[in-house]
Amino acid sequence: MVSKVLLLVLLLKFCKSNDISSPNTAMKWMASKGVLNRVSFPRWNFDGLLNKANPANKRESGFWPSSQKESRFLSLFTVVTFPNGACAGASGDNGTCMTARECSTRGGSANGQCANGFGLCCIFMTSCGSSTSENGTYFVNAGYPSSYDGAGSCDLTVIKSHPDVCQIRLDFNRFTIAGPEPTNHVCNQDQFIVSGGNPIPTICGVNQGSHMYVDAGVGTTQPVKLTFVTSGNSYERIWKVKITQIPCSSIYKADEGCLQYYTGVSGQLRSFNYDPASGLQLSNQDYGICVRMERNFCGIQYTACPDNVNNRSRAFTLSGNSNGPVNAMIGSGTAINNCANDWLLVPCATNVGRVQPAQALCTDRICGGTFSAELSMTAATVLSTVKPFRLWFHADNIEAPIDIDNRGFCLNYVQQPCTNNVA
Ligand SMILES: *[C@@H]1O[C@H](CO)[C@@H](O)[C@H](O)[C@H]1NC(C)=O
Ligand SMILES: *[C@@H]1O[C@H](CO)[C@@H](O)[C@H](O)[C@H]1NC(C)=O
Ligand SMILES: *[C@@H]1O[C@H](CO)[C@@H](O)[C@H](O)[C@H]1NC(C)=O
Ligand SMILES: [Ca+2]
Repeated sequence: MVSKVLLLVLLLKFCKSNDISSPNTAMKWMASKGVLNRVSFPRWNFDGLLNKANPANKRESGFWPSSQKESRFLSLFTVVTFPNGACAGASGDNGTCMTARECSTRGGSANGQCANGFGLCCIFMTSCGSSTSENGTYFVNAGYPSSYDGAGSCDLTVIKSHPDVCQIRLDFNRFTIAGPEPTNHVCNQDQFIVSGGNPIPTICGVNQGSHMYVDAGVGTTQPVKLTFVTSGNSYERIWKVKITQIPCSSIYKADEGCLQYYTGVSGQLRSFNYDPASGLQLSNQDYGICVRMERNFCGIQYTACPDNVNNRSRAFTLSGNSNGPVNAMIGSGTAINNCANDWLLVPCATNVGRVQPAQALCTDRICGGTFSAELSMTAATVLSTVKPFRLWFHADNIEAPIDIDNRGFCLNYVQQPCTNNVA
Protein backbone atom coordinates (compact mmCIF):
# COMPACT_ATOMS: atom_id res chain seq x y z
CA MET A 1 0.00 0.00 0.00
CA VAL A 2 1.03 3.57 -0.56
CA SER A 3 0.35 7.00 0.86
CA LYS A 4 -0.12 10.17 -1.12
CA VAL A 5 0.72 13.65 -0.01
CA LEU A 6 -0.71 16.53 -1.97
CA LEU A 7 1.43 19.61 -2.07
CA LEU A 8 -0.44 22.60 -3.34
CA VAL A 9 1.73 25.62 -3.58
CA LEU A 10 0.70 29.02 -4.72
CA LEU A 11 3.59 31.10 -5.72
CA LEU A 12 3.08 34.76 -5.48
CA LYS A 13 4.87 36.44 -8.23
CA PHE A 14 6.28 39.49 -6.57
CA CYS A 15 7.39 42.70 -8.15
CA LYS A 16 10.79 42.81 -9.71
CA SER A 17 12.09 44.91 -6.91
CA ASN A 18 11.21 42.27 -4.35
CA ASP A 19 13.98 39.89 -3.41
CA ILE A 20 11.59 36.97 -3.84
CA SER A 21 11.75 37.35 -7.56
CA SER A 22 12.14 33.85 -8.88
CA PRO A 23 10.42 30.57 -8.16
CA ASN A 24 13.65 29.29 -6.69
CA THR A 25 14.00 32.01 -4.10
CA ALA A 26 10.26 31.95 -3.53
CA MET A 27 10.48 28.32 -2.60
CA LYS A 28 13.39 29.07 -0.28
CA TRP A 29 11.43 31.82 1.31
CA MET A 30 8.42 29.57 1.83
CA ALA A 31 10.58 26.84 3.24
CA SER A 32 12.10 29.27 5.71
CA LYS A 33 8.62 30.29 6.78
CA GLY A 34 7.66 26.68 7.34
CA VAL A 35 5.15 26.75 4.51
CA LEU A 36 6.86 23.74 3.07
CA ASN A 37 8.23 20.92 5.07
CA ARG A 38 11.53 21.11 3.24
CA VAL A 39 14.73 22.78 4.24
CA SER A 40 16.05 24.03 0.98
CA PHE A 41 15.56 23.81 -2.72
CA PRO A 42 18.93 23.96 -4.40
CA ARG A 43 17.45 24.42 -7.83
CA TRP A 44 14.03 24.96 -9.33
CA ASN A 45 13.82 21.26 -9.93
CA PHE A 46 11.33 19.60 -7.69
CA ASP A 47 11.45 16.53 -9.88
CA GLY A 48 15.13 15.83 -9.45
CA LEU A 49 14.99 16.63 -5.78
CA LEU A 50 12.33 14.08 -5.03
CA ASN A 51 13.49 11.30 -7.24
CA LYS A 52 17.14 11.57 -6.33
CA ALA A 53 16.49 11.63 -2.63
CA ASN A 54 14.39 8.51 -2.63
CA PRO A 55 13.84 6.48 -5.76
CA ALA A 56 10.75 4.92 -4.10
CA ASN A 57 9.04 8.28 -4.13
CA LYS A 58 7.08 9.06 -7.23
CA ARG A 59 5.30 12.17 -8.16
CA GLU A 60 2.76 13.45 -10.52
CA SER A 61 2.66 17.14 -10.97
CA GLY A 62 1.18 19.88 -12.95
CA PHE A 63 2.91 23.18 -13.34
CA TRP A 64 0.81 25.86 -14.79
CA PRO A 65 2.35 29.14 -15.75
CA SER A 66 -0.39 31.72 -15.64
CA SER A 67 -2.38 32.11 -18.79
CA GLN A 68 -2.19 35.84 -18.45
CA LYS A 69 1.21 37.33 -18.66
CA GLU A 70 0.34 39.95 -16.11
CA SER A 71 -0.87 37.49 -13.48
CA ARG A 72 0.75 37.59 -10.12
CA PHE A 73 0.26 33.86 -9.42
CA LEU A 74 1.91 30.66 -10.39
CA SER A 75 0.62 27.39 -9.03
CA LEU A 76 2.45 24.17 -8.51
CA PHE A 77 0.59 21.00 -7.77
CA THR A 78 2.47 17.88 -6.74
CA VAL A 79 1.40 14.48 -5.48
CA VAL A 80 4.12 12.57 -3.70
CA THR A 81 3.53 8.83 -3.44
CA PHE A 82 5.49 6.64 -1.06
CA PRO A 83 5.10 2.99 0.01
CA ASN A 84 3.79 2.13 3.49
CA GLY A 85 6.93 0.22 4.36
CA ALA A 86 8.56 -0.46 7.69
CA CYS A 87 10.41 2.46 9.25
CA ALA A 88 12.52 3.11 12.30
CA GLY A 89 10.89 5.50 14.74
CA ALA A 90 12.83 8.07 16.71
CA SER A 91 12.16 6.10 19.92
CA GLY A 92 13.88 2.97 18.57
CA ASP A 93 10.58 1.18 17.95
CA ASN A 94 9.72 0.23 14.40
CA GLY A 95 6.60 1.39 12.64
CA THR A 96 4.94 1.88 9.29
CA CYS A 97 5.52 4.93 7.12
CA MET A 98 2.34 6.89 6.38
CA THR A 99 0.86 10.35 6.54
CA ALA A 100 -0.01 12.05 9.82
CA ARG A 101 -3.70 11.78 9.04
CA GLU A 102 -3.52 8.05 8.24
CA CYS A 103 -1.53 7.45 11.40
CA SER A 104 -4.04 9.11 13.70
CA THR A 105 -7.03 7.55 11.90
CA ARG A 106 -5.52 4.11 12.37
CA GLY A 107 -4.76 4.71 16.03
CA GLY A 108 -1.00 4.91 15.88
CA SER A 109 1.35 7.53 17.19
CA ALA A 110 3.72 9.40 14.92
CA ASN A 111 7.34 9.05 15.93
CA GLY A 112 9.81 10.70 13.59
CA GLN A 113 9.93 11.11 9.84
CA CYS A 114 10.27 8.70 6.95
CA ALA A 115 9.95 8.74 3.13
CA ASN A 116 12.37 11.64 3.02
CA GLY A 117 10.19 13.75 5.27
CA PHE A 118 6.92 13.22 3.41
CA GLY A 119 5.71 10.54 5.81
CA LEU A 120 5.74 9.94 9.53
CA CYS A 121 6.86 6.75 11.18
CA CYS A 122 3.66 5.53 12.77
CA ILE A 123 4.10 3.25 15.79
CA PHE A 124 1.29 0.97 16.93
CA MET A 125 1.41 0.04 20.59
CA THR A 126 -1.50 -1.48 22.39
CA SER A 127 -2.38 -3.25 25.60
CA CYS A 128 -5.06 -5.33 27.31
CA GLY A 129 -8.47 -5.92 25.77
CA SER A 130 -7.78 -4.54 22.32
CA SER A 131 -7.49 -5.87 18.83
CA THR A 132 -5.13 -4.98 16.01
CA SER A 133 -4.75 -5.56 12.33
CA GLU A 134 -1.69 -3.34 12.03
CA ASN A 135 1.50 -5.01 10.95
CA GLY A 136 4.28 -4.45 13.50
CA THR A 137 2.03 -3.75 16.49
CA TYR A 138 3.65 -3.91 19.93
CA PHE A 139 1.60 -5.62 22.62
CA VAL A 140 2.67 -4.31 26.02
CA ASN A 141 1.63 -4.81 29.64
CA ALA A 142 -0.71 -2.36 31.33
CA GLY A 143 1.29 0.64 32.49
CA TYR A 144 4.22 -0.08 30.15
CA PRO A 145 7.09 0.97 30.32
CA SER A 146 6.46 0.49 34.05
CA SER A 147 6.05 -3.08 35.22
CA TYR A 148 2.72 -4.57 36.15
CA ASP A 149 2.13 -6.34 39.45
CA GLY A 150 -1.42 -7.60 39.49
CA ALA A 151 -3.64 -10.55 38.79
CA GLY A 152 -5.86 -10.96 35.79
CA SER A 153 -5.96 -11.70 32.13
CA CYS A 154 -4.67 -9.41 29.41
CA ASP A 155 -5.37 -10.30 25.83
CA LEU A 156 -4.92 -8.96 22.35
CA THR A 157 -6.81 -10.13 19.28
CA VAL A 158 -4.69 -10.15 16.15
CA ILE A 159 -6.67 -9.82 12.94
CA LYS A 160 -5.03 -10.41 9.59
CA SER A 161 -4.22 -7.16 7.86
CA HIS A 162 -4.82 -8.92 4.56
CA PRO A 163 -6.23 -12.37 3.61
CA ASP A 164 -2.83 -13.12 2.13
CA VAL A 165 -1.23 -13.34 5.58
CA CYS A 166 -0.30 -16.89 6.60
CA GLN A 167 1.78 -16.49 9.73
CA ILE A 168 2.15 -14.21 12.69
CA ARG A 169 5.64 -13.82 14.09
CA LEU A 170 5.91 -12.87 17.75
CA ASP A 171 9.15 -11.29 18.92
CA PHE A 172 9.55 -11.11 22.66
CA ASN A 173 11.39 -7.79 22.97
CA ARG A 174 10.58 -7.82 26.67
CA PHE A 175 9.13 -10.85 28.40
CA THR A 176 9.30 -11.30 32.14
CA ILE A 177 6.40 -12.98 33.91
CA ALA A 178 6.46 -15.37 36.88
CA GLY A 179 8.22 -18.67 36.17
CA PRO A 180 6.95 -22.23 36.60
CA GLU A 181 6.44 -23.87 40.00
CA PRO A 182 9.74 -25.49 41.09
CA THR A 183 8.61 -29.11 41.54
CA ASN A 184 7.21 -30.11 38.16
CA HIS A 185 8.02 -26.90 36.27
CA VAL A 186 4.45 -26.32 35.18
CA CYS A 187 3.40 -22.74 34.33
CA ASN A 188 0.58 -22.48 36.82
CA GLN A 189 1.04 -18.96 38.15
CA ASP A 190 1.63 -16.81 35.07
CA GLN A 191 1.06 -18.00 31.53
CA PHE A 192 1.38 -16.76 27.98
CA ILE A 193 -1.23 -18.46 25.82
CA VAL A 194 -1.67 -18.29 22.05
CA SER A 195 -4.99 -19.50 20.72
CA GLY A 196 -6.76 -19.50 17.37
CA GLY A 197 -3.84 -20.82 15.32
CA ASN A 198 -1.95 -24.10 15.42
CA PRO A 199 -1.33 -25.53 18.93
CA ILE A 200 1.34 -23.54 20.75
CA PRO A 201 2.76 -24.63 24.11
CA THR A 202 1.98 -22.36 27.03
CA ILE A 203 5.10 -20.64 28.30
CA CYS A 204 6.08 -18.53 31.29
CA GLY A 205 9.16 -17.07 32.97
CA VAL A 206 11.80 -14.99 31.18
CA ASN A 207 11.83 -15.18 27.39
CA GLN A 208 13.32 -11.93 26.21
CA GLY A 209 14.89 -12.34 22.76
CA SER A 210 12.88 -15.43 21.86
CA HIS A 211 10.32 -15.66 19.10
CA MET A 212 7.41 -17.80 17.90
CA TYR A 213 5.64 -18.30 14.61
CA VAL A 214 1.90 -18.78 14.77
CA ASP A 215 0.20 -20.40 11.81
CA ALA A 216 -2.68 -18.11 10.88
CA GLY A 217 -4.12 -20.32 8.14
CA VAL A 218 -4.84 -19.41 4.54
CA GLY A 219 -7.47 -16.83 3.60
CA THR A 220 -9.91 -15.30 6.04
CA THR A 221 -9.61 -17.22 9.30
CA GLN A 222 -10.30 -16.90 12.99
CA PRO A 223 -8.16 -14.25 14.60
CA VAL A 224 -5.20 -15.25 16.72
CA LYS A 225 -5.49 -14.35 20.37
CA LEU A 226 -2.54 -13.63 22.65
CA THR A 227 -3.23 -13.82 26.37
CA PHE A 228 -1.09 -13.09 29.39
CA VAL A 229 -2.59 -14.62 32.51
CA THR A 230 -1.11 -13.34 35.77
CA SER A 231 -1.96 -14.77 39.15
CA GLY A 232 -0.52 -15.72 42.51
CA ASN A 233 2.26 -13.94 44.31
CA SER A 234 3.31 -10.38 43.79
CA TYR A 235 5.66 -10.16 40.81
CA GLU A 236 6.93 -7.34 38.61
CA ARG A 237 5.86 -8.37 35.11
CA ILE A 238 6.83 -6.61 31.94
CA TRP A 239 6.26 -7.52 28.33
CA LYS A 240 6.53 -6.04 24.89
CA VAL A 241 5.70 -8.44 22.08
CA LYS A 242 6.19 -7.32 18.50
CA ILE A 243 3.62 -8.79 16.11
CA THR A 244 4.64 -9.13 12.46
CA GLN A 245 2.16 -10.33 9.88
CA ILE A 246 3.88 -12.51 7.31
CA PRO A 247 2.43 -12.81 3.80
CA CYS A 248 2.05 -16.33 2.39
CA SER A 249 4.43 -15.42 -0.43
CA SER A 250 7.12 -13.95 1.83
CA ILE A 251 10.61 -15.34 1.70
CA TYR A 252 10.66 -14.78 5.47
CA LYS A 253 7.86 -17.27 6.00
CA ALA A 254 8.77 -20.14 8.32
CA ASP A 255 8.48 -23.71 7.13
CA GLU A 256 5.30 -25.52 8.10
CA GLY A 257 5.29 -26.88 11.65
CA CYS A 258 8.10 -24.71 12.99
CA LEU A 259 7.32 -22.85 16.19
CA GLN A 260 10.75 -21.29 15.90
CA TYR A 261 12.55 -20.57 12.67
CA TYR A 262 16.16 -19.47 12.38
CA THR A 263 18.02 -18.28 9.33
CA GLY A 264 21.73 -17.87 8.80
CA VAL A 265 24.74 -20.15 8.74
CA SER A 266 25.19 -19.94 12.51
CA GLY A 267 23.08 -18.95 15.48
CA GLN A 268 21.82 -19.86 18.91
CA LEU A 269 18.75 -21.86 19.96
CA ARG A 270 17.34 -21.80 23.47
CA SER A 271 14.42 -23.48 25.15
CA PHE A 272 11.85 -21.16 26.71
CA ASN A 273 12.78 -19.78 30.14
CA TYR A 274 16.38 -20.95 29.65
CA ASP A 275 18.85 -19.30 31.95
CA PRO A 276 21.95 -21.11 33.27
CA ALA A 277 21.66 -19.49 36.70
CA SER A 278 17.99 -19.69 37.53
CA GLY A 279 15.88 -20.74 34.53
CA LEU A 280 13.73 -23.84 34.84
CA GLN A 281 12.99 -26.02 31.82
CA LEU A 282 9.28 -25.71 31.13
CA SER A 283 7.08 -28.80 31.25
CA ASN A 284 4.35 -29.60 28.71
CA GLN A 285 6.37 -28.59 25.66
CA ASP A 286 6.14 -30.15 22.23
CA TYR A 287 7.35 -28.16 19.25
CA GLY A 288 9.66 -27.95 16.28
CA ILE A 289 12.69 -25.69 15.89
CA CYS A 290 13.78 -25.17 12.31
CA VAL A 291 16.93 -23.80 10.76
CA ARG A 292 16.69 -22.73 7.15
CA MET A 293 19.13 -24.68 5.01
CA GLU A 294 21.38 -22.07 3.50
CA ARG A 295 22.60 -22.53 -0.05
CA ASN A 296 25.40 -25.09 -0.39
CA PHE A 297 25.09 -26.33 3.20
CA CYS A 298 24.34 -29.99 3.77
CA GLY A 299 24.66 -30.60 7.50
CA ILE A 300 24.37 -28.85 10.83
CA GLN A 301 26.43 -29.08 14.00
CA TYR A 302 25.18 -28.28 17.48
CA THR A 303 27.30 -27.46 20.54
CA ALA A 304 26.11 -26.57 24.02
CA CYS A 305 26.50 -22.84 24.71
CA PRO A 306 29.22 -21.68 27.10
CA ASP A 307 27.96 -21.49 30.68
CA ASN A 308 29.90 -18.89 32.64
CA VAL A 309 27.78 -19.23 35.75
CA ASN A 310 28.11 -22.82 36.90
CA ASN A 311 31.16 -24.94 37.62
CA ARG A 312 29.70 -27.71 35.52
CA SER A 313 27.83 -26.49 32.48
CA ARG A 314 24.05 -26.53 32.72
CA ALA A 315 23.59 -25.44 29.12
CA PHE A 316 22.04 -28.81 28.37
CA THR A 317 20.17 -30.21 31.37
CA LEU A 318 16.99 -31.99 30.29
CA SER A 319 16.70 -34.77 32.85
CA GLY A 320 18.28 -36.14 36.03
CA ASN A 321 19.38 -34.10 39.02
CA SER A 322 21.18 -31.11 37.56
CA ASN A 323 22.77 -30.26 40.91
CA GLY A 324 25.30 -33.01 40.22
CA PRO A 325 26.96 -34.35 37.06
CA VAL A 326 24.61 -36.33 34.81
CA ASN A 327 25.75 -38.13 31.67
CA ALA A 328 24.17 -37.78 28.26
CA MET A 329 21.28 -40.17 27.72
CA ILE A 330 20.02 -41.28 24.33
CA GLY A 331 17.31 -43.26 22.60
CA SER A 332 13.66 -43.86 23.06
CA GLY A 333 13.43 -46.89 25.34
CA THR A 334 12.45 -46.86 28.99
CA ALA A 335 15.81 -48.07 30.32
CA ILE A 336 17.77 -45.95 32.77
CA ASN A 337 19.83 -44.18 30.09
CA ASN A 338 17.01 -43.68 27.60
CA CYS A 339 14.91 -40.57 27.08
CA ALA A 340 11.40 -41.70 27.88
CA ASN A 341 9.92 -38.44 29.14
CA ASP A 342 11.79 -35.30 28.11
CA TRP A 343 14.03 -35.11 25.09
CA LEU A 344 15.53 -33.06 22.32
CA LEU A 345 15.12 -34.88 19.04
CA VAL A 346 18.09 -34.39 16.70
CA PRO A 347 17.51 -36.53 13.58
CA CYS A 348 20.23 -39.18 13.19
CA ALA A 349 22.70 -37.41 15.45
CA THR A 350 26.37 -38.43 15.69
CA ASN A 351 29.28 -36.94 17.57
CA VAL A 352 31.71 -35.06 15.35
CA GLY A 353 35.08 -36.80 14.97
CA ARG A 354 33.76 -40.13 16.04
CA VAL A 355 34.93 -43.13 14.03
CA GLN A 356 31.70 -44.96 13.43
CA PRO A 357 31.44 -48.54 14.54
CA ALA A 358 30.53 -51.05 11.85
CA GLN A 359 26.81 -50.60 12.35
CA ALA A 360 27.13 -46.81 11.92
CA LEU A 361 24.98 -45.86 14.88
CA CYS A 362 23.19 -42.62 15.12
CA THR A 363 20.61 -41.54 17.66
CA ASP A 364 17.54 -39.32 17.65
CA ARG A 365 16.53 -38.48 21.20
CA ILE A 366 19.05 -36.83 23.51
CA CYS A 367 18.46 -35.97 27.17
CA GLY A 368 20.31 -36.16 30.51
CA GLY A 369 22.74 -33.54 31.77
CA THR A 370 25.47 -33.57 29.09
CA PHE A 371 25.09 -32.80 25.40
CA SER A 372 26.36 -35.72 23.35
CA ALA A 373 24.97 -38.28 20.91
CA GLU A 374 26.55 -41.05 23.02
CA LEU A 375 26.29 -42.13 26.65
CA SER A 376 29.01 -39.89 27.99
CA MET A 377 29.96 -37.47 30.74
CA THR A 378 31.82 -35.33 28.23
CA ALA A 379 29.98 -32.80 26.09
CA ALA A 380 30.44 -33.20 22.33
CA THR A 381 29.66 -31.40 19.12
CA VAL A 382 26.78 -33.21 17.46
CA LEU A 383 26.23 -33.45 13.70
CA SER A 384 23.01 -34.13 11.81
CA THR A 385 22.73 -34.32 8.04
CA VAL A 386 19.00 -35.00 7.88
CA LYS A 387 17.23 -32.38 5.78
CA PRO A 388 15.50 -30.05 6.36
CA PHE A 389 17.35 -29.02 9.54
CA ARG A 390 14.97 -29.47 12.43
CA LEU A 391 14.89 -30.26 16.11
CA TRP A 392 11.89 -31.25 18.18
CA PHE A 393 11.64 -30.59 21.88
CA HIS A 394 9.35 -32.60 24.07
CA ALA A 395 8.80 -32.33 27.83
CA ASP A 396 6.08 -34.09 29.78
CA ASN A 397 4.33 -32.73 32.86
CA ILE A 398 6.48 -34.37 35.54
CA GLU A 399 9.93 -33.49 36.92
CA ALA A 400 10.28 -34.46 40.60
CA PRO A 401 11.61 -36.57 42.13
CA ILE A 402 13.99 -37.78 39.39
CA ASP A 403 14.46 -34.56 37.42
CA ILE A 404 15.62 -31.65 39.56
CA ASP A 405 16.60 -28.10 38.61
CA ASN A 406 16.83 -28.86 34.89
CA ARG A 407 17.55 -25.66 32.95
CA GLY A 408 16.60 -26.80 29.45
CA PHE A 409 18.99 -26.19 26.60
CA CYS A 410 21.03 -23.57 24.84
CA LEU A 411 22.80 -24.70 21.68
CA ASN A 412 24.96 -22.92 19.17
CA TYR A 413 24.53 -24.19 15.64
CA VAL A 414 26.78 -23.98 12.59
CA GLN A 415 25.74 -25.24 9.18
CA GLN A 416 28.26 -27.45 7.39
CA PRO A 417 29.14 -27.03 3.71
CA CYS A 418 28.48 -29.87 1.28
CA THR A 419 31.73 -31.84 0.95
CA ASN A 420 32.68 -35.48 0.71
CA ASN A 421 32.08 -35.86 4.43
CA VAL A 422 28.77 -34.04 4.63
CA ALA A 423 26.39 -34.56 1.76
C1 LIG B 1 13.50 -2.61 14.63
O1 LIG B 1 13.94 -3.28 13.45
C2 LIG B 1 15.31 -3.64 13.47
C3 LIG B 1 15.68 -4.17 12.11
O2 LIG B 1 14.76 -5.13 11.67
C4 LIG B 1 15.54 -4.66 14.59
O3 LIG B 1 16.90 -5.03 14.65
C5 LIG B 1 15.11 -4.04 15.91
O4 LIG B 1 15.21 -4.99 16.93
C6 LIG B 1 13.67 -3.53 15.84
N1 LIG B 1 13.36 -2.84 17.06
C7 LIG B 1 12.28 -3.09 17.79
C8 LIG B 1 12.15 -2.33 19.08
O5 LIG B 1 11.41 -3.90 17.45
C1 LIG C 1 4.88 -6.63 7.77
O1 LIG C 1 6.11 -5.98 7.94
C2 LIG C 1 7.24 -6.74 7.56
C3 LIG C 1 8.48 -5.92 7.81
O2 LIG C 1 8.54 -5.47 9.10
C4 LIG C 1 7.15 -7.13 6.11
O3 LIG C 1 8.22 -7.98 5.76
C5 LIG C 1 5.84 -7.83 5.84
O4 LIG C 1 5.70 -8.08 4.46
C6 LIG C 1 4.67 -6.99 6.31
N1 LIG C 1 3.43 -7.73 6.19
C7 LIG C 1 2.42 -7.30 5.42
C8 LIG C 1 1.20 -8.15 5.43
O5 LIG C 1 2.47 -6.30 4.74
C1 LIG D 1 31.94 -23.78 42.18
O1 LIG D 1 32.85 -24.55 42.94
C2 LIG D 1 33.38 -23.86 44.06
C3 LIG D 1 34.44 -24.76 44.71
O2 LIG D 1 33.98 -26.06 44.87
C4 LIG D 1 32.26 -23.50 45.04
O3 LIG D 1 32.78 -22.79 46.14
C5 LIG D 1 31.24 -22.64 44.31
O4 LIG D 1 30.13 -22.38 45.14
C6 LIG D 1 30.76 -23.36 43.05
N1 LIG D 1 29.92 -22.45 42.31
C7 LIG D 1 28.73 -22.83 41.84
C8 LIG D 1 27.97 -21.77 41.10
O5 LIG D 1 28.25 -23.93 41.98
CA1 LIG E 1 9.68 -33.82 32.53
